[in-house]
Amino acid sequence: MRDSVQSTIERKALSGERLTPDEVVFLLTDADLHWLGGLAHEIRMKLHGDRTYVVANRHINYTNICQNRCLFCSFSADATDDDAYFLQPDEIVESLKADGVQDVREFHIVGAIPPRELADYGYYRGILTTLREAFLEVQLKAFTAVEVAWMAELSGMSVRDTLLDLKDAGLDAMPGGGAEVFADEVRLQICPDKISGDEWLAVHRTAHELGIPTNATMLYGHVETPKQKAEHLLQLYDLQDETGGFQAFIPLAYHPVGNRLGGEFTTGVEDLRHVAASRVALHKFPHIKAYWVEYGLKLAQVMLLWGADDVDGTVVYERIYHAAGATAPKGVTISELAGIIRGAGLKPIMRDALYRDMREYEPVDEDAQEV
Ligand code: V47
Repeated sequence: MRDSVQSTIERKALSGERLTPDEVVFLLTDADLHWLGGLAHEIRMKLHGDRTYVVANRHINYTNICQNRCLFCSFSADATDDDAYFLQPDEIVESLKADGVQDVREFHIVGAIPPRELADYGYYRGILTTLREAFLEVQLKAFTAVEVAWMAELSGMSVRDTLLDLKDAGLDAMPGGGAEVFADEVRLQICPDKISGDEWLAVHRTAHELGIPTNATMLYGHVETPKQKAEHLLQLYDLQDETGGFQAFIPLAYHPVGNRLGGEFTTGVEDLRHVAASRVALHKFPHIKAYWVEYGLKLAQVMLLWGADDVDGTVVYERIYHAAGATAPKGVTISELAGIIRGAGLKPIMRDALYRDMREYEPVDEDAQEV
């Protein structure tokens, strides 16, 4: 019985056919881990061979002041909290210049949902125009669907017009945060004030229609069921089938420290299973990221042989996972990331936010490469 389920999944995933919800639940629960990892690796090799992607980037979290206050989030704050902060575009540029951005290809810009008295639509647009002007050559991967939906409310424009205007201001791509798990019952428990799953998908559909590539995520390891995760993955699969606009999927392991939801950390085996299951279920997504900040460098390295083909980037100052108990460093150098890729027997390829202009990592001058 198990063998026939496995061979059906193999045939479908390798020939580009959609899996059923039951088949995805099987991947997430009962599937033999070695078989699952082997199939995920086969799909990854078919798509990329030993090419494994890495980006010199910087994470910019412009504020932690948030009126949504999702129960799983350890990063957000009320405006009156001691640790609340809010950065003006010029301050962001100053701190980037102070830290150095030589050879950086991508800014990953994500914040929170501050009250409208603190930030109007012009503030968000100003982040893009100010960064674009100061760093002409760095691509701007900015704002989750949740932030874009909020900006549409602030500006009084439709989501489409908001995205068109943001694109005009310099937006190159969008990150995949805010997806959590799409099921209403889950959102009610962990993020009752956030936009719905359908709204998240609608923002990404519109972005794809406008030629803005985006990423997608799924936050696992809290109150969700395997069936709800399977449905989440298949909703993403269907949107990708329709638009082809997703670049990467990033499974996000829930971290339980410092928030109101509490709970447990996921285990390494669960994490491997989620990465491999997403590679198999989302075979139409070009890339699966092993985001080393959540898993640590060693587990992220193993994941490169379990379906993942991208370790994300140098990051440099990560706040969201470190507020929630992550023990990985806050940032690493490209040469360290290239080292873990080579250590897995794979080839490090430097990319930009749009997976263009790629070249193999060559440490010509170690000092100059420390990005
Ligand atoms: O949207 C928040 C998640 C996301 C916790 O698109 C938590 O390239 C675990 O989306 N435990 C932000 N997760 C991170 C993110 C991301 C990261 C790297 C690359 C890309 C990309 C996107 O982190 C949030 C939320 O889903 N998150 N709190 C927590 N306690």
